[in-house]
Parts: sequence; structure tokens; C-alpha cells
Amino acid sequence: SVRLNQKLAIFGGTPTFGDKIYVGRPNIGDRLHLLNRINDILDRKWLSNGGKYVQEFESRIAKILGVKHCIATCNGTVALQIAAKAANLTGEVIVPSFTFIATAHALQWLGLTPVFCDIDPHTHTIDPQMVEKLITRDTSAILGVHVWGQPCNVEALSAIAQRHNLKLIFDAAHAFYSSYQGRAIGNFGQAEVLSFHATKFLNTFEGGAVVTNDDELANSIRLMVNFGFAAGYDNAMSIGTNGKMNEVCAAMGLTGLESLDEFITINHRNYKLYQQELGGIPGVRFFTFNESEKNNYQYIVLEIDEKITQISRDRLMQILHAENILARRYFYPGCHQMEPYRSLFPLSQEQLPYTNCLGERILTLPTGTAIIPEDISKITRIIRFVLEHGLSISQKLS
Ligand code: T4K
Repeated sequence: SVRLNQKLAIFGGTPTFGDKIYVGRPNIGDRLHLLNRINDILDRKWLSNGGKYVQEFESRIAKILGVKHCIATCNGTVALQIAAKAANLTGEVIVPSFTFIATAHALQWLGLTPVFCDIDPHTHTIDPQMVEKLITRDTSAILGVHVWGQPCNVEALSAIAQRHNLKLIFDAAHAFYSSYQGRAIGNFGQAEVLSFHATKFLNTFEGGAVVTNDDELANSIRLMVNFGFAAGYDNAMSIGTNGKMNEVCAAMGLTGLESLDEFITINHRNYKLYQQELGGIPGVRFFTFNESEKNNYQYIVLEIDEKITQISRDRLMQILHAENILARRYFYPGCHQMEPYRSLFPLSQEQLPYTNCLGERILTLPTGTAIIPEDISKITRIIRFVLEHGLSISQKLS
């Protein structure tokens, strides 16, 4: 093991990869199809504002998800803001802290108060039992996050929302193409919000959407995305912003949609390879998905229990970074530990125990169409080696 230690780049060896391997490398479809679409956009000189590609993209997404309305936006964060505004959320909104900061920021930006809730340590999604305990007279909604594309406990959350007359919205930024009890994510709560950011399973460079089966809500959202203007009218019917998706972004999305099956096949292959290579290491949990549901397998998630592996997640990450494998600590620290929330709503260490604990344990690994099986073998060989020699490597590094 001493000899292998010396080979690790952190101990001066040559990095396993010459070029950096990233988490969140975009899935890119057929380049020629994209360029043809962009040429068409330039020829027709229609670049934004309800153009044909945005319309086509919205109807394709709605059809794939089996949802009545899809309103495409410039990104997922603005989609969250518009959904929350259109649904008339007020006062407090219960939200997990274990999420990307955009979930909390979207609420705070609107003058709403994010009330941070812990997660279920098994599914990593908002804990319905704690949600119920956090409800006050000022609570207007629950905002669940289908983190990693793993659906929230939609049934329990819907029951709570109904019982307390609360709105229920989902941040489905990670969950395009996932299903819950056989039904596509996008169909639950009052509305669900998608992200098509570059790092997402399906990307439009930057982009997002609100999807809903509620006609009235869809109508408000459609107005708000475009300054409150109704199609064909030049006077505002409501408050609005500029949340529109542009034509080039929609062209990218449509091109990606043509390769959706390929993206899924590759992500699933990668997921199975990682699972096979990293299974059975003491102190390591490989986050698994229910294979009887649909998932996009865009996130490869490891939980490292330092007490057992005797090497911390952060040390492992450092070692991987030295090998040019840029594993990421999503979501560390939790939203409640970042500003402005840390100062505005200080919470004690005991209040969100699973969020804090998982924040210290989770490492996400590279996947997607940019990765080949040999890369995964190399990555997993290093991880396995490091974790199996946790104590000696930790000692050498300290
Ligand atoms: N809700 C949730 C639960 C979310 O996860 C997100 C976004 C949102 C809401 C908001 O949706 P958007 O407004 O973003 O549509 C990244 C993404 O920027 C963000 O979209 C995403 N979540 C979050 C989980 O990840 P960072 O700060 O980690 O980005 P960055 O620049 O460090 O890039 C991440 C990795 O991707 C790096 O390893 C490099 C690689 N990358 C990135 C880009 C942009 C590429 O290889 N190519 C690229 O073009 O936030």
C-alpha cells in the first residue's frame, strides 16, 4: 500500500487524467441539427418572444411529461420565482435546506420567508413529519425538492398540504424525466419547476420551465414570464418580468430531446458501472434509485461515513481533485448555513441533523455523455483504494 500511496497524485504521482474530468459536463445532442436550427433562426430573424422553437419545445416537454401546460423560461431560478409569485405564496414557505441555494433565494427574493426543514436521510428529500411541525399561521406553502431526481414523498406532502390548506410546489430542477408511482414528475402539486441549465440532464445552455395542470395558474405564469403581456395585446394584464426563453436555447433543447434515449442509456450504464465498482465498501453508501420508476441518473452520489472509512469526504475529494477528477460536494454547506440565511435565521446544530450530517458526507461524481466506461473504472479504482486504506492515507496527509 505504501507503493500505491506514492502513486497517488496528492503524493506527487502523475494525475490519472491529463484533462480535468467534471461533474456536470453538458449532454450535447447532434451538433449539425443544432446548427441547422440556429441558421434557420438567423434566416427568419426571429430570436425570442414566443418564437416557433420555444413553442415547439414547450409542447414537446408537455407531451413527454403528460402535463397540460409548459411555460419555458430563461432559467430555473426565475421559473421558481414566477411559480411562487403566480401561486400567490405569502409569508412562510417550508423548504429543505439540503438543496441548491437557488431554491431558497427564489423565495427570499420575493420577500417570502424560507423556513428550513430537514430531510429524510434515506431519500435525501424533505421530511414530511418535520414539515408538519414547522407549519405556523404564516405558512402558505411547501416547496419540495426532488433532489438527484429522487422524487419527494409526494403522497405525504400532498396530504399535509391539503389538511392545512397550503400550496404545494416542487423544485424539479433535477427531475426532468423522473417518475413517481409511475407518473411523470411535472404532474404533482400546483406546479413543478424544471431547470435546463448546462449541467442538467437535458440542457438549453441556460433555461427552465414551469409545468402545471392548473389552467388558471398556467395563464398567470404565461403573463408573468412576458411582462404581464397577453399574446396579441400590448398592454400589461398583470405584474410580470422578463423570464422568457430565447430561440437559440429552445433549439438546443429540441436538439437534446432528439437524443434523450441515448442520454438515458449512457447515464444508466454509468450508474450501473459505478454501483458495481463501488458496492460493498464499508462506510460507503452508493445512492440508489428505484429501478421500477423512471430516472435520469444524472447524479452519482456517494455518502462517506468517516467513522468507518477513517478518511473524510473532504480528504477523498482532495485526493480526487489532485487526480483531475473534480468531484463535487453538493449540497454543502446547507442553505441555512449560507448568507443571508445564517444571519437572518440562525439555527442550532441540532435543528437540521440530517442536512448537516449529509452535507459533510456527500460527494457527487462525474457522469453523462462526456464520460466513457474506462474513465469510470479509473475513478472507481482510486476511490476504492483510498477508502480501503483510509487510515494510513489520512495519517500520511495529516
Ligand atoms: N433548484 C435546484 C435543486 C438546482 O439544483 C438548481 C440549479 C436550481 C434550482 C436553479 O436552476 P438554474 O437557475 O441554474 O436553471 C450548478 C448549476 O449552475 C446550477 O444550475 C445547478 N442547480 C447546480 C446544482 O449546479 P455550480 O455553482 O455548481 O456551477 P459550476 O459553475 O461550478 O458548474 C458545475 C459543474 O459543471 C462544474 O464541474 C463544471 C461543469 N460545467 C458547467 C458549465 C456551466 C461544464 O462542464 N460546462 C458548463 O457549461 O451550480
